[in-house]
Amino acid sequence: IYKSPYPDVHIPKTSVFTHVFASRGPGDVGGFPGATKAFVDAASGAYLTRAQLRDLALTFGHGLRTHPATKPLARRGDTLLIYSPNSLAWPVVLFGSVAAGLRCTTANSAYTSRELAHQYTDSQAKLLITTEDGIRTVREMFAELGVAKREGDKRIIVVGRDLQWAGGPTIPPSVDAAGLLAMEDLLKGGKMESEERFDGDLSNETSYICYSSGTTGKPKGVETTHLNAIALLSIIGPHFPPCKAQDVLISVLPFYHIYALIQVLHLPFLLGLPVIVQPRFEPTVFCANIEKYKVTISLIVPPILVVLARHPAAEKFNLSTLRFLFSGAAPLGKDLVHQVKQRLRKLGAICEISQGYGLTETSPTTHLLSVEDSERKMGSIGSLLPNLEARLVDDEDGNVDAEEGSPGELWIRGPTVMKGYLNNPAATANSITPDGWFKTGDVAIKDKDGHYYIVDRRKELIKYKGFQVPPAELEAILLTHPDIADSAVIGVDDVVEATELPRAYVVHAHPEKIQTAAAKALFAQSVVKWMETQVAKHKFLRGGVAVTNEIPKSAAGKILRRELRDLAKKEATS
Ligand code: 4UV
Repeated sequence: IYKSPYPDVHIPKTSVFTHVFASRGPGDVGGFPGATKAFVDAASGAYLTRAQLRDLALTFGHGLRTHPATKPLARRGDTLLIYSPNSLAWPVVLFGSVAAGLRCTTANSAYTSRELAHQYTDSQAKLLITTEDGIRTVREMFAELGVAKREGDKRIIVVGRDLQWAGGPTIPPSVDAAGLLAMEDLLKGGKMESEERFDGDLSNETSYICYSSGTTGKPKGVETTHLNAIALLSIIGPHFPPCKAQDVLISVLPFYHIYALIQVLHLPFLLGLPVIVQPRFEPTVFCANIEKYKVTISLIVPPILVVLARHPAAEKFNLSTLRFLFSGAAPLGKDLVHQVKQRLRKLGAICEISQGYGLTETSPTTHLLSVEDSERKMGSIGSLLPNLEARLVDDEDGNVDAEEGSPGELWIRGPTVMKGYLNNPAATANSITPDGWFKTGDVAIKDKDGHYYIVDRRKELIKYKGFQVPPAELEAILLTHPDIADSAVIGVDDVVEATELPRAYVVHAHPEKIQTAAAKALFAQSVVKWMETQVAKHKFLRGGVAVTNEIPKSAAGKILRRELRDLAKKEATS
């Protein structure tokens, strides 16, 4: 059992809301002056101060618990689903919900009605908050689930008609939103004196439910407890680079994913940093915002570094304020890091780049590469964070440990390991051992200095630009295609874009219909197009579709993904 090289830290036994917002002195909110900026909308410049955010969250929580439309659906322990791109409303909704004793489940704002239906149903959400742009998909989802429009509409809250509460514009309500409850309606009736009291065991009280496919199958609800989140914030805080009063952080990472949920919505607030909220990554807008807000820090995924290394926009704006980029969610190549550092140096920025590693199930970060080690150990995910233990396991059951310096599956134990998969004891038992070890499905090596390297992935998961793409989900969808008899989806590397691309192998239901290479290519192309009508963008089959006679399977019927990955490599080089 490997221990963290760092001494254990104290983990307060309190609720998320208290941990984030409790005053430590007069006029302060969470340890910093209440009048300082917490979240800034990049486009309009509208912002929420720390005190405004706390007060609006308590007001929203009060609205949820008392408004006649939401009262019966927002009881203690009920779940609210957030289906919205990043915005200033996000932290209000999130912290307001947990203050009111609710759980939040967070969905990708690009989800189709089918994807949303899975999460809405599986999480047993009672309420759903979305923007005007999301209403149509939500209504489609209710229709697909057989819920009458009137009943479905009762569960929808629309955010963003009037952003004046955040110093933003008033937008006239759309026709679609007419008759639906608006977030603003919940901000009119006073505020809770303080958050809902938690009397029970906070290590068992779920606050957030993000979705992850884990090592296999469809996305599952990951129960992150109040204590999981606070443990993560406590163990990572001291290891994040030292922040100065003038530091400004920008993030384009989607708030629904655990990485931003914890490290953008919670961590900067605890460190006293303002967060510039840019809802979507667009290279020119990103660089323009760095100049406009004199940004010093950004949390990113590797494909954003590709842009900083090559995109002409980087030269059009003043990026000289940047001093730290933190990457995560996917492998980070050494060469890419050097290219970005060199280019930024030419543009006048002395910028350190390091990375973290983690999973939705570990709330998320388990490893972090310190700035001091970032040059020397580039490519490593860094050292194990405090309060955590790790094993590198050489067999399925954990009876054999890998030799020192040899690869093994990374197992993690500690206070940030999720409570379990929501309503799925079988999946939980498959991923957490009775003595508390969580199996990451990633294969790692540890060097003699205690730095870990991810060298392989044993699980099915594909990552497109840091987004999860569960192969089993795409395979199930492919099987609904009338001309497909069998399918398997794997990830193929795209070195230029620093990501993996989902690629499908399909068996035609009537092979005699597509005998020529041209007919096969045409069919493959039609499958790529068809998939684009079924799933969110990040799951498109960007790695292409190949028609094959048979999917390689084990005697037990399991897809032999390694064979397909080897085949894909051969196809790429031939
Ligand atoms: O469940 P998930 O989608 O979770 C994440 C979490 C990302 C991060 C990033 C920076 C942090 O500091 C942090 O705490 C968390 O993406 O996907 C988990 C899988 O993503 C791969 C790995 O296969 C995980 O099982 N992954 C995540 N980070 C890295 C990574 C990395 N630095 N290097 C290689 N693979």
